[in-house]
Amino acid sequence: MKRIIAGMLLMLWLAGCASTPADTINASGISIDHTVIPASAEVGVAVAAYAGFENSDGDDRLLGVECVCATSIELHRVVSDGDKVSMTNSFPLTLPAKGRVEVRPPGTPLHFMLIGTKRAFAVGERVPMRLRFERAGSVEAVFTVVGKSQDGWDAWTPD
Ligand SMILES: [Cu+2]
Repeated sequence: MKRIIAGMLLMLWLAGCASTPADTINASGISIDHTVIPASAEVGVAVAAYAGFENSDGDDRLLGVECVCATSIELHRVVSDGDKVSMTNSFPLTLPAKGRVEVRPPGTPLHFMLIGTKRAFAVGERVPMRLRFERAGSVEAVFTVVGKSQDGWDAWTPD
């Protein structure tokens, strides 16, 4: 009986490993994937960023994102009012228990907006950011710079 349990635990552990690659950031039940930023040659501009959140634990909220690469980062919700389109800062991002939330290209209704970028982003570069969760705490996630957001999202693989 003991051996069967040990075997089952090993299988669970292996399964856990297989679904948790090195680059999928895992913090108290939240794994972060599809972390992409489109390339930008300019500095001092606004650049979008994207990520997916898999919450295998209880309700949580993403309170904010910080990066030395930008003056500030907002969660933008795109709101259209007639022919006027505006973006409002919409932190916190609700992450329901046992749920998946995607902030994904093309960026509507949601995208992360890096405001006042302090560096250029070249394809293939890796950009660390700090994500603050209400329950899971503060977590570093590495974003990958891609040519086009949508293509980068579709082709994203953990490494
Ligand atoms: Cu925006």
